[in-house]
Amino acid sequence: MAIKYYATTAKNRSVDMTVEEFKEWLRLFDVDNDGRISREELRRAISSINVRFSGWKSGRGIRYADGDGDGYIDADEVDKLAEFARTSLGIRIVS
Ligand SMILES: [Ca+2]
Ligand SMILES: [Ca+2]
Repeated sequence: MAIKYYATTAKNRSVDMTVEEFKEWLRLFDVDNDGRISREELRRAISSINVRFSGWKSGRGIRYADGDGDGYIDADEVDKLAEFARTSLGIRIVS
């Protein structure tokens, strides 16, 4: 999945994923494996798809999706992050 994903990105800035694929993709960046996405992990995810201003956008994404305000995106908040990715990162979430 990841390889196909990166191949697509190289040719084309916009990326199609299902919400499930989006979650799986994010999991690749959960480097400390705590099941949550920190701002730094999100920044790496964003810069991996060549979106500019990844530091700034990761901060915005966390603020957008972090419903309980703990600074991390957990499993319950990922759907909201998918919405952010769709509107701000050029990832097309298909169903
Ligand atoms: Ca993590
Ligand atoms: Ca949270």
